[in-house]
Amino acid sequence: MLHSPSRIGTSMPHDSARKHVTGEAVYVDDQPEYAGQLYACVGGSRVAHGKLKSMNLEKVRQAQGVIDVITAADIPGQLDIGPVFPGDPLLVESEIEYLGQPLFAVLATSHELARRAVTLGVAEVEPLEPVLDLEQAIKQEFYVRPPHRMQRGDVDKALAGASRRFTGMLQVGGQEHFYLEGQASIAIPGEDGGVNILTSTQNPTEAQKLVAEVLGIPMNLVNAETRRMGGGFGGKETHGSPWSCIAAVFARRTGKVVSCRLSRRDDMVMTGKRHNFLNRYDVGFSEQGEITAISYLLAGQCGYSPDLSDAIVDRAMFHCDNAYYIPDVLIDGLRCKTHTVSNTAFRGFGGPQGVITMEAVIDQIAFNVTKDPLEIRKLNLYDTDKRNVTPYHQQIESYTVPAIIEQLENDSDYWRRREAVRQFNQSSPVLKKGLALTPVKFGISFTVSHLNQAGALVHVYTDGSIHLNHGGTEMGQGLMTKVAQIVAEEFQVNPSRVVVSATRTDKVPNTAPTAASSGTDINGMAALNAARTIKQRMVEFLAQQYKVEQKEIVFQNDQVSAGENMLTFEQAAKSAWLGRVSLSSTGFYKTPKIHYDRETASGRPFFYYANGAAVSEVVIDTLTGETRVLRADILHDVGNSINPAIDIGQVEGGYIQGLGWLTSEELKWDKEGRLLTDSPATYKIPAVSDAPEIFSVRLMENAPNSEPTIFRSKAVGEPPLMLAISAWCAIRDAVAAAGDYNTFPELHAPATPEQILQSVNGVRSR
Ligand code: MTE
Ligand code: QUE
Ligand code: MOS
Repeated sequence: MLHSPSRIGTSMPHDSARKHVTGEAVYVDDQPEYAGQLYACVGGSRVAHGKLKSMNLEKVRQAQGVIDVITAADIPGQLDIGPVFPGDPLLVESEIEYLGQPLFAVLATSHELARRAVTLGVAEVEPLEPVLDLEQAIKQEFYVRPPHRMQRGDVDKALAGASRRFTGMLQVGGQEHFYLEGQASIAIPGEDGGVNILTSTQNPTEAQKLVAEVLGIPMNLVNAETRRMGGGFGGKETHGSPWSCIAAVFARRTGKVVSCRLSRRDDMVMTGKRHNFLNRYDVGFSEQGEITAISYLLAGQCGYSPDLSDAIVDRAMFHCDNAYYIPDVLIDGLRCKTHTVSNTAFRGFGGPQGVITMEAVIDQIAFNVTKDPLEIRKLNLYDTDKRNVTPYHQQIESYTVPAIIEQLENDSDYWRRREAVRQFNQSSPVLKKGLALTPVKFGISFTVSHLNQAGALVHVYTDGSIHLNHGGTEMGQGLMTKVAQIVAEEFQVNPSRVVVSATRTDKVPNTAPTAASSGTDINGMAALNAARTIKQRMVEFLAQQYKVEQKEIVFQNDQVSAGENMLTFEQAAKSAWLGRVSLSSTGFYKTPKIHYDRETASGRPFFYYANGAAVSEVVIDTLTGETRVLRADILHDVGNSINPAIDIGQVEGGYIQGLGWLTSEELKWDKEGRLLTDSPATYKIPAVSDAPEIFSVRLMENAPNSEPTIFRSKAVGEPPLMLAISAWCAIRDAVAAAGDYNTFPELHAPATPEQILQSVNGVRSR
């Protein structure tokens, strides 16, 4: 008998790869225009904080092409669209809380005319003093949500008894998502006051729910549909929905199809970014460099409203141990409020801001005890035996960091290169090299337990073709391809039989956002369950039909054998249909084992951990502050990879996006709270030329997930972003070389040329 080639572990190309490059892939704004379609644009505040007294929108109404203008008073249903806690009015009613906040919206016959009309709005505002700066918010205890604490042991006692101790502070910058496709929604009015929404969102259910609430209609009259995004990166979890709501309100008022697509500048000004943090630490350790205690104060800048910040600062707190055991530990997390745009999810969801702080601590310990940082890292790793309890009391199980480091240390030739870097630096007064290896341990699961559920809908048609829907959305990460592979594997058919279609709330309801890297884990499992139900029905039917045992029905190679009888998959499907067997099924999955009590800050918030490590070698120019990554070696653990090509793409992309966050992407606001870096001219994301000259990415082999995840794979979306922290640590190592390794350099993130020059001056002036 022929053996079916496995569909799992195969580097199938992304299902849209060709369409992405030919331009055939349809994004929201590529939809053919409807007859009479209209275009919306939002008018933003010109001050950061104030009382909105009145607005004069006469000139706006009279501008060319304008059809309609709305303010908060025109919203038929609910005005507040805060995703978890209230605080996000769709349009400002009374208090303005950031510069750029939407005050009114215009509908016109073209995008261009709508954008022009918006500039004519005049608002009378009674100015109020804004809080624009994180330090000021910390000082004033100005929060969007109350502080939260995690602890284990007695940190004060342990710190007091530590043989060595230091305190320090790290500023961690924010990050603009800079998805290539900006926020975009189209609202198509339908019968009975209903509306169909086509939108670029990671969270169609949220779009559906908010449109229903804003219009004051039930959710069953709203369908939200997402075929794909041109990148999301967390920026379309909650911040994709306001534009759907605006479009829906206008569609309701005019009966016309309405498009709301943000210009790049509006997108950068009006949607949230990664949280910048100001983190303090008080660290106790032994003469050998073994950590005994750490007290952390992590302060995230949330902007004006809570949005997802409670969960984001929690995730920073969950990750400020990174891969290291801290015997006595206390972590305080602050959710600081400022009169700036509300910060939101961004790849890693607060985790990176925690991890980098721990890695900064490790580097400082290593300097203090004059050892190589890699030795200190290895000395402080968790193990799965005794040093295995996190600050939130979860036992470490699925933890492969020690094995990864051992292999990477060898493969990357770490120690020989460490020596080569030192020698280079001795004879190079201007250019200085640095080297660092940093690990990542990233908890997989939404820490908000109810989000860890997924649904799917599978149909088998009588010609043997398969239609697949699930709650996850495609943002370039290859989710649809992987889930199609999973369904094909269950039926043992060629994946080309499986058609991937848009995510729709009328097909699969009540979905979680595609986030927390859990897309394949949960939707893949739900789709598998749906396929399994259909397959079992086919097995039962065929066993009866051919009078054989159920175990004699075998799906293999696009065929189904029933004892001696051989059917093509399409024959099997057709005969099941003739036998009146349902060939359509839903599937459901909820992540097992997880529980977390936020009151006591303890439990098992994560089903398992994703692990990896990277070695980065950099060179800095001490006269200009420029940097270059010369070489990056990555070893990442994705368990049994479902699609190695896609997974490697995620690791590469994550590392480069992290490199941008830590070296070139810098957000700046002026004294009035105006975003200055509001275009690609002033905000520098990495280019092809910023990729390391030598870039070696490997997946760990023979490392099935110890937990029963989908085909024993591990989530891959977010964790690799944190591998770029190795480059940031390597930059500090290079700066240290500029001061002959006599001073521990002060370095914050991002390590822009300006920041590096300052750091170099710091070590040279001592
Ligand atoms: N990869 C691409 N190409 N585009 C994206 O927008 N988003 C990242 C990651 N990788 C993203 C991406 C983020 S923030 C998450 S949470 C995951 O993909 C979501 O997808 P997954 O759960 O299917 O991995
Ligand atoms: C990681 C995440 C998310 C998270 C928690 C994580 C995330 C997200 C939410 C969230 C929380 C509460 C809600 C909601 C979403 O939590 O992306 O709608 O009510 O959206 O640990 O990535
Ligand atoms: Mo990703 S930040 O969880 O969308």
